[in-house]
Amino acid sequence: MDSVEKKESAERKKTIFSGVQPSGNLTIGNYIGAIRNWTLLQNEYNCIYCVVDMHAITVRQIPAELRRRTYETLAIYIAAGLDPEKNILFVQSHVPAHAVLSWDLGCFTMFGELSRMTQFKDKSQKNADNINAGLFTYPVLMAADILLYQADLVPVGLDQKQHLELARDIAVRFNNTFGDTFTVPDGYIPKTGMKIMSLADPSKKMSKSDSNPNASVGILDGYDDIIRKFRRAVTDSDTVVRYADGKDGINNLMTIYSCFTGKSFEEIEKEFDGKGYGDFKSAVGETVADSLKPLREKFTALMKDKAYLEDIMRMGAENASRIAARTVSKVHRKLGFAQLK
Ligand code: ATP
Ligand code: LTN
Repeated sequence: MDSVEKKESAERKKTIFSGVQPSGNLTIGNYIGAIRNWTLLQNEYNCIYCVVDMHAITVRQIPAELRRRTYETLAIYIAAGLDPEKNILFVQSHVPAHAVLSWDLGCFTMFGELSRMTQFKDKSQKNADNINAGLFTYPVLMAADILLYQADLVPVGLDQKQHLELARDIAVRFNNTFGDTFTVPDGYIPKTGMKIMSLADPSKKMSKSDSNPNASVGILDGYDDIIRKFRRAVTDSDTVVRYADGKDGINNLMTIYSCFTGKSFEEIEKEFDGKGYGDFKSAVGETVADSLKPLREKFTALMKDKAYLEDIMRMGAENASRIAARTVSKVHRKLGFAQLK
């Protein structure tokens, strides 16, 4: 690098990459752990956000539903406040370079590493009749997503930390073998809200693929539904609203309330001093339902305009493909693949 290049690269905005699978109804866990933070980062970084449909097929999907959810997930990104003019928003399967780099990186990932992934172990248990190779190599495709765009930062929830560390290890391994090729990415995991728990069983992560409808609150759930689910949320037999060990249910509700209001746990404890769990649960429900209302309305309007969503997908795929092609070409040159000009 000459000095001009060095200056340019120092001034270059850092790149962010992240994605959500269109594998179910997105929950407030996805919102608090990931999407909400993406919107906060869009002015300071070059941001690339993907609907990772190829990851979603590691679990059996109904094709018509997968297609609908792909549009819906993109519409949620925009409705949550991601500006398609400022960010690259696209669908993973529209950029075949993801599959190409995934193959290359798979040859730099060890069987033992993939065997240790807790998400693989969890999902193998839940889908015992379909423990396919895609489920096993899922983290390699995720590493390809991130490394293709030379991402500096990856905003995700806590459950993705292990996958992110693997992506870093793969990048370092490749760089050590072939010289500087990939940016080694850092995670961006929020301090509050990194792991929102199930409302039905607060020892479990809230997950969009949970079969119990009362376990999770969907970003798009109706107003009354949200309030009802919070009222039914499992808590302990204490009556005081305070954040403490052993009060997983209340701790979770306080975390959700804090994320939607910006209030600290201390402020929340003061606000509900002398009041019971019932009042607190109603307040959390109303706050979440009110906060998500504008998002829901914008989402409904966007879903009526498929052509607009397809324009965004097309533009996103073109921009993403251009960046991805540069990385693939560099990797293939380093690997020794014969390249035609
Ligand atoms: P699935 O149930 O289909 O595995 P999921 O709800 O875990 O899905 P993903 O698509 O795997 O959702 O995750 C999208 C993003 O949301 C990731 O960054 C993930 O870390 C984050 N996320 C998911 N669930 C939570 C949660 N309960 N709390 C905080 N962040 C979460
Ligand atoms: N594995 C993630 C989704 C995902 C992702 C990514 C997140 C796929 N590719 C790249 C960040 C960066 C999940 O299951 N939540």
